[in-house]
Amino acid sequence: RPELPTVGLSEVRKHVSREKGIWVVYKRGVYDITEFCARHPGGTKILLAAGKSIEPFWQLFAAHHRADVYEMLEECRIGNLDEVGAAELAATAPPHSDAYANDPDRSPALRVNSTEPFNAEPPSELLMNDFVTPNDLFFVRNHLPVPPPVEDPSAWHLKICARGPSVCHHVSMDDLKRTFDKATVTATLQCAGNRRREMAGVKAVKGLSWDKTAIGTARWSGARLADVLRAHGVDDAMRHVQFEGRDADATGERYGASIPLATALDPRKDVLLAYEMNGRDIPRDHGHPLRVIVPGTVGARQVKYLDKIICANTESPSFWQTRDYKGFPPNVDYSTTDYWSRAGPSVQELPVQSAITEPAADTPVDVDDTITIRGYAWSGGGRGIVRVDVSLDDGHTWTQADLDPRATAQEYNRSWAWTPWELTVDVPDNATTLTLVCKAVDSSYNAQPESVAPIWNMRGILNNAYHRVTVHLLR
Ligand code: MTE
Ligand code: MO
Repeated sequence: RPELPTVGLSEVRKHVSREKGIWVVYKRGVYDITEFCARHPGGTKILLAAGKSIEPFWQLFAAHHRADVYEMLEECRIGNLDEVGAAELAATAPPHSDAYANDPDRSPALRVNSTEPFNAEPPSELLMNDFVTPNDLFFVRNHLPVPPPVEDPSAWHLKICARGPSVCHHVSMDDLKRTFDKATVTATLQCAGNRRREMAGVKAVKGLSWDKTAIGTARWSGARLADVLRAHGVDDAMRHVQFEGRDADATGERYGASIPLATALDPRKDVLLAYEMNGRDIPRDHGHPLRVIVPGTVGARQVKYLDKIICANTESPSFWQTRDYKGFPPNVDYSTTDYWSRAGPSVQELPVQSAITEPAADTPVDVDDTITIRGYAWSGGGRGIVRVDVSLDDGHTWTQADLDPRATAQEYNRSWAWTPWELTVDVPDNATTLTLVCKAVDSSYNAQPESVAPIWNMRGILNNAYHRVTVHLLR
């Protein structure tokens, strides 16, 4: 920002109080954050960085590496740090934690929710451009650093313990590809936290602030899990299949989850050990070289970077199965003393969902006489979408959207892919604002709840309320 004055570090260091102003440095920018301090979600912790570089603090509190945070900061910019100051900061910077140094490059089109771990979703306007989401636009949900790539696939193998944890076999990628038929399934994957941002509007929730695009559809190819388990003498009497990923935190805990064995063994549930996504090797962010695909089930169970499969009588002992991804009732929050005992069963199949992706919220829309509204609808468990109702007047009157024939052609109870929908309708004369609403009905005639408040839960998951978008018309 050459129009701004050049400032030295000694000047920055003088600004550490409300009276003199609170300044910080980020990269080559100097910022006056005096006003912002009162609004800082982390409270007075921000004062730790007064008169200093905020970079080392943001390394500790990685939630700051988000586009909206950078934007807010840029609004406070008052100057540019001089060369001497920049050199001094570089020389005294603490060593960078390199847990995330091997993460892959990502498309700049993604809207980033957090960088370490990396979590991002595509812009609303791009999501429904294709029935199948391009790999580099597919939302990314990582809890941990992306493990290093498998350089030599011939040395890599999957561990399969089909009769319990004590007897395990090794299966190489070649075995998976040659011994087992290759199946391809077009399935939608949705994060339990999709649309969490709207839920946070009711009352604070814990979790990443996902908008409505933590969902995507791909053609997944791989071996059927049922075939691989049968070939290894699976014990039908067992109740669960546990999956372990290669990604781990600093204490060595790996990402893990489980599904019912009955789901895994049912050939009509199409559970895959997938090595391809849309005809390409699975990209690093999406589970390279192998992940589980459980169509109709919440994203959290579809373990990426798959390393080990264990059939057992208990669910996965991982944090994400036993504690996280639970649907709490609306009267329970973190102040409820025994809240863990109030957690429901693990989330598996997801409820009926729909959302409007175009027009995006808060963008003025140029209309003549008609407006085109687009979005997606989807339900868990293979339930197809039989109808999408759209309203232009906040739910007083409804019109049925046109459903994508590729979606409605899917088999009953095996409709794994979403239903793109579209509606072009006349805009009421003189209208300047429209409150658009959509709601879907699935093949079990399940409908979505009308509002978010009654389904609020402290983890902010499973938001499938009617989706509303207010648009301002330019005419
Ligand atoms: N598998 C591993 N190993 N590590 C993870 O962090 N995240 C899960 C699931 N599988 C996760 C994982 C969650 S919560 C979701 S929503 C999906 O992966 C996201 O898959 P995607 O990143 O390919 O969109
Ligand atoms: Mo998720």
